[in-house]
Amino acid sequence: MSTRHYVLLATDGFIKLPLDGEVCTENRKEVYIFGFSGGLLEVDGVKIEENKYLDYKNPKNWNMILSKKGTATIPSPMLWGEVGDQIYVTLINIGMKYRPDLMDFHTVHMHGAHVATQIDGFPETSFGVPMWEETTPITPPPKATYFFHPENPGTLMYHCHVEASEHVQMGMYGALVIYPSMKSLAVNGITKSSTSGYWKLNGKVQKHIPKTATNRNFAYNNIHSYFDKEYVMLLSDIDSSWHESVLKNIPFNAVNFKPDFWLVNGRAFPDTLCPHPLSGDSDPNLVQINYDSYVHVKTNEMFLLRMINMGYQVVPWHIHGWHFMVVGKDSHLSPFLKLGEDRKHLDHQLTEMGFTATIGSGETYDLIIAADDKRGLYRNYIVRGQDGFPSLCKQLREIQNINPSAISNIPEEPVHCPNPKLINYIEICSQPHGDPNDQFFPQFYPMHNHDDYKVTNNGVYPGGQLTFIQADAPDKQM
Ligand SMILES: [Cu+2]
Repeated sequence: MSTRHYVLLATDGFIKLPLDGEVCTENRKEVYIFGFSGGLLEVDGVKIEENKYLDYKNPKNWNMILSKKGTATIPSPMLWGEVGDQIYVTLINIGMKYRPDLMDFHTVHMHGAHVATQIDGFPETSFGVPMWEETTPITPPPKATYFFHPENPGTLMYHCHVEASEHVQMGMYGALVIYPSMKSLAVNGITKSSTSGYWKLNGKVQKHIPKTATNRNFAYNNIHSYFDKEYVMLLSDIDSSWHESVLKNIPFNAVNFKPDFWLVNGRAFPDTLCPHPLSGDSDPNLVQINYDSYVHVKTNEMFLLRMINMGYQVVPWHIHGWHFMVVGKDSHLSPFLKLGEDRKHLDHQLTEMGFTATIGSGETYDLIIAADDKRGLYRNYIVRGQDGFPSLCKQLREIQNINPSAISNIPEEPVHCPNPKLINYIEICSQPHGDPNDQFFPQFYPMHNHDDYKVTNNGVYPGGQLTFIQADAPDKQM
């Protein structure tokens, strides 16, 4: 159990959304946003080095805090903790750099959290946090500290609830992730041997779970919620004309909402393939999970997608190549995964599976995918040919001779701009066939909003809510 103290600074900023499907494109539209900057200040009283400036009790930090005006991002910093933690979130309203006349209050609403109405962030039933009006500060900032004591693991979100139609559209939201604790796992029969390092369910060793796993490799207090890697997929939508109206102080009627950009973790394809600007911090308290949206796994790994919809439209999220298992929704374990009286029995016939999850605004889904090994299924046809049909690779080489542009070049993760490494499908086909571990890798699968007109940027395909899953060869073992 830890005490985690986050400090969020409400302000404004700009994002630059791509206008075409070229990786690293410079053809972009600037969109004015609101949001929170800041992040994790301290854990159990120990300050996070890069965030020490957020210690608002020290007057020496006040100028630095105010200098963050105009640095809002979409999404806002991720908040996370474990069951049983004490999570404190201090909100300081530092005001707008590009609309200094805007004196709006802001709040933090932890969406899905069991909290008292006084700290729920809905200002109509509680309060808002006024702006720190000083430019050369001599008095401490007005602030409010929200508190959340999570009792259950799951995927949640937070957002400002002041004038929510506008402030949410403008971008004041982020992910809130709660992991099980060792204690909450143990209450449900899941323990880790301190001598052998093996994970156990009711005393029975679970060899498929590596010894290196921690409580933060479970989505819920349930053995079937184990994952090797996890990704937050925070979905939202942008009507850039609304944002422009706010910037220019022109009234906008919210019922005219008509989005032209659809985002995953604040970015539209192809930016969804690039490392997220908020990722890459060194402190383990910051890097447990981040906003990267290019899913990169190894064959046979289990990966968790924490789907969050902060947009105003329903998203049919479709995943190519594999089927997902719904392990939870809105921070509740799927009833199909609840174990029987003996806490061993699971009826797989009843497991909720799918290839498209329909996610409404304000909903979260936790989806686990096993990156199954498909080599056995496809080796003959793709590499060797079958039943009189030439191999697919041979067919592709013929197509390439006729029209090389028909064969795609796929940006491989990590994607470095301005010179991303591209891999061509023919290259994948022509890899040496001697080592069965290396055939067909990497594999690339898209996942996207299946309202396919939302896989666009300002009407241009491809864009929007689209990203890739890259699956590499399995670890060489056995
Ligand atoms: Cu607000």
